[in-house]
Amino acid sequence: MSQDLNKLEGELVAEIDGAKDLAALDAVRVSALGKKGRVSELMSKLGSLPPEERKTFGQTVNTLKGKISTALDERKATLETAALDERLKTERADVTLPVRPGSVADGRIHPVSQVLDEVIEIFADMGFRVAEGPDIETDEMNFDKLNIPADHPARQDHDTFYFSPKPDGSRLLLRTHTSPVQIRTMVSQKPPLRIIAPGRVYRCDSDQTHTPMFHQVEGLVIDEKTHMGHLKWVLQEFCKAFFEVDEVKMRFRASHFPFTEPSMEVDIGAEAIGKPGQWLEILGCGMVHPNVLRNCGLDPEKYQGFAFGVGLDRLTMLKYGIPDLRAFFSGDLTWLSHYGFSTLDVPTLGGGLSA
Ligand code: 2U9
Repeated sequence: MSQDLNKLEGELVAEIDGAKDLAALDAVRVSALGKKGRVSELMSKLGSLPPEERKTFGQTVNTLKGKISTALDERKATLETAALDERLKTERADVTLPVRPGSVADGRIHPVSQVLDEVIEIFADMGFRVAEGPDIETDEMNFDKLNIPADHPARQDHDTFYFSPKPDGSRLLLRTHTSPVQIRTMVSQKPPLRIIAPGRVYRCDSDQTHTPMFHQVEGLVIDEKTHMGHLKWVLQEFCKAFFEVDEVKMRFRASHFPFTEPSMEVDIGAEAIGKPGQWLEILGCGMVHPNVLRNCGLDPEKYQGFAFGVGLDRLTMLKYGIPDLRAFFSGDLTWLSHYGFSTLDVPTLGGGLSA
């Protein structure tokens, strides 16, 4: 009996080693270990053996089964490696081929994302770094440190999205502007500072010209000798670069914000977007309020600086002639294929922002 088993093992191993491909190998596996295979059939003889031989016979057949399985696995690995080597020898990917038309080429960058990239490019060229912070903020970062008093209308429940109060009575909120990013930067880093803070902001407001979430870019410069002349120059350079014109008319109107003093709203001559004779309000700005500097541990006798804030969605509508704000958030692919930008159209100052 054991001679028969040795012979069978020799035959099967030879068949396994001789299998030329995975299909042939699988045929050997079925003929050996399949339900009616030669090894499996040995087991069915077990019942006809005298009881004292059964145990040894069973163990011997199991050992044979194990050896055949191992031989099959090893041959399989060898054949797979050989098949892969063969493919690697013959198949080539031509990475210089143009992108095939289809879903990848059809993808579009949202106009607000494109404008954000343009704005970052312009300010980066003037030495501004991008700073980021959390969308969920504390009352302290979003309001207190910015010199916004407890009775200010913006703090009332109907303008701010508040979370449920914690057991200690404090409440988290969705930031109403990106200003807490500048606060966090002033608290953690030493001047000179030159940053822009782009991001999503949230206000409990919804009509034709307001959405509950919108996008802002704010800027902050803190140094020892920064003055309004610098502020005006930075904004002028920004407007010229952004609207891609050589000259832009600008009008600074006195305004009031708790976090800046003096504060101004800025209009540009609408000829920049092809509508001569009109003024367009585009941003707010001012010199950082001494209380805000003090709240962040800076001495207002030593340091001063300016800040500005601009709504990205409105800026996008003005530059690209998009009439309806709500379409920005509708996820409409037909709209996006019309107003969206090619993924390859990366804005650069050298290559033209919207070339
Ligand atoms: C710090 C100090 C001062 C940021 C500023 C404005 C003026 C402003 C609006 C533009 C359109 C908001 O999106 S909008 O509705 N923003 O008018 N923002 S000054 O002033 C700061 C910010 C941070 C520490």
